[in-house]
This record gives sequence, structure tokens and C-alpha cells, in this order.
Amino acid sequence: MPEDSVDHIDFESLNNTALSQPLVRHIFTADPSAHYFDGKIYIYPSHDIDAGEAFDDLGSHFAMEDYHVISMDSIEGDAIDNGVALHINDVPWAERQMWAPDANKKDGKYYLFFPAKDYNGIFRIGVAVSKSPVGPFKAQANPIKGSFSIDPAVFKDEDDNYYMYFGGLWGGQLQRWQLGKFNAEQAESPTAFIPSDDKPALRPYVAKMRHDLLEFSEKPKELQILDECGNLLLAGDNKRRFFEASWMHKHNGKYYFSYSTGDTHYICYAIGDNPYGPFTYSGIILNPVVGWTSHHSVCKIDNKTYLFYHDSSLSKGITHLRCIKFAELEYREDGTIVTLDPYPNI
Ligand code: FUB
Repeated sequence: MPEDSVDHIDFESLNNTALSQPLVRHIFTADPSAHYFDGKIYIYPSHDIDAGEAFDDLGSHFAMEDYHVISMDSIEGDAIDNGVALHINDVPWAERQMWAPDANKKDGKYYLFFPAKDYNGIFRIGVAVSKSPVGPFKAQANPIKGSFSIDPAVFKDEDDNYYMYFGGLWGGQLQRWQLGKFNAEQAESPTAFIPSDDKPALRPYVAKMRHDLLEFSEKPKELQILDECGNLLLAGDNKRRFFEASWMHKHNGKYYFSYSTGDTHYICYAIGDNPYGPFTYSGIILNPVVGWTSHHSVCKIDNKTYLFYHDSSLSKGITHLRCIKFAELEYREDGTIVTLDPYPNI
């Protein structure tokens, strides 16, 4: 549900009957990337604050400064805030806006992947390393070479290769990279350089990670998301085309690439046969939530699959003050996912 409709919402009844409740209430959290490491659940969210920035379509009001890791001993257990895991002041290359992060584990070390704007106002993606899943993390001196835009999601395949999926439109700047370098023209316009409705939609990117997970091992490639006829989704197909919030998970040997449609507020998914795709659009995972953004992750825990997501219900509809939640996901026999309604009784 976009922000302009929140005036009419009875938040008491919406919150009481929602599909799920906020995992933590003492801070605002968003963009939950959940992982199951060593029998425990770790959630890597954005830490939302009100920094006093006015709302705009470039997302200037998302002015986050640090990350906290939330952990749970089990899916029924308490959600524990483990304090500041990484602060922007400790990232040499980053100036502002720590947006949606992800994390992964390799050889006993934990890697936090995060986007932030550098001192030229360009989103890059950085890595920070820790011996503990909850940090504190030590940032690399520079962002990943060749990285751009936002919303990294790092997927570990069964053959131990790791892939980063990333990209986001409007304030996420993906549209400014179509010629292979940052286009700084019309800096105040979120929609400049977005293709016209009859052209293929902008696509997210994927790159295999180097063995140390600190750099890409290849030039990022664009992902293809196809419709039922095998054609690329068009830019005007805004209820299905990619906007931001990439995630990858595997189910019964198939690769599920999921994402947010941004201005139409759906979490959708597309299925493929390998980490690079192509992927065929297959449906909606989550209907629109309260707040402008929608963002998610999918995590398998003890033979069940959970969707971690956020909405702005805790702040009664303030777009940049969100709260993380989770709900169980169900697959049908044919591998399609049953759509979740975040407010089934409204
Ligand atoms: O949290 C800031 C941005 O909002 C994220 O990077 C997007 O995915 C959206 O959730």
C-alpha cells in the first residue's frame, strides 16, 4: 500500500489481524536478509532512522547510518538485537545511506555485503568481514571493483560457488549504468533514463564472487526475466518487471529469483535452471504491504521455508520507518508459491 493511502487505515485493527507481527519493536528495521548458520537464525536488516530528510522519489529519506544483526535461536524464539555491527563512520569509502544488506558465511568467516553512497553520491557495494555472524564487521578500504547500484543478495550454490545479485531503479541508480558508466545527468530525476513502456525493462545483475568473497570474479551480467512466451518483460509491465530487492533461493533443484516490483509494491518470483537464468516469471509471493517499499528474503529452516519481509505498520505508515516480520511460505506440487496476503482480514 503506497504512503498516500495510509490516512484511511485503522492501524489498530490492521496490526491485530496482520499475517505476522514485528520481530523487534525497540528500533525500526527493514530489508531483512535471513540466513540459517550453524543451527541459528541470523537476520541482516537495514536499520531505519528518521534523519530529518524530506521524502522524495530518490529515497533521500532512507538515510541509514549503521547495521544491527538480529538473531534467533529458533523460529519461535526471541529476536535478539546484537547491537551495532557496522557503522558508516567505519567504512572509509562510504558517505551515506546504508541500504539493504546481505551476509554469507565461508570457511568460518562471515561477510556482510552492503550498498552505500560514496563521496561522489554514487551507490557502490562494499564488503565487511567478521569472525562472528553478529559482528562487529571490519569494512574493506574500497567497495567491490565494478560494483554499482543497490540491494546485494549473495547466494551460495550447492557446488560452493557464491553469486551476488544486485540492482535497483530510481534512487538505486540502476538506470544510470546502461552505458557501462555512471550517467550523472538530470541528477534530481528518479526516472530519467528509464526505458519507455514498450522497451525491455531494466534488468538486475549477477556476478560470481571470487573465492575470498571480497571481489567479483567476473564482469556482472544482466539477468533475463521472461514472460510466458519467452519474451523479456517490458518496462511498461510494471506489475511484473524488476525494480529492486533481489533474492535467490533453490527449491527442488530449480533456481527462484525473487524481487520487488517497486512502484507497484509486489514481491514476485521467476524460475530458472541455473544461477544465471534465464528466469520465467511465475507469480506473486507477497501482496503489497503498508509503506512504499517491499523487500524480502527466503530462508529454509528445519524443512520449512519462511519469507522474511517488512512493512511500515509499527510506525503507522511512515515509509522510511519499517519493521521486519516473517511468515511461512508454501509451495504447490508444481513448484509454484502460494501468494501471501500480509493483512488477510482487511
Ligand atoms: O531500505 C532502503 C531501500 O528501500 C532498499 O535498498 C530497497 O530495497 C527498499 O526496501
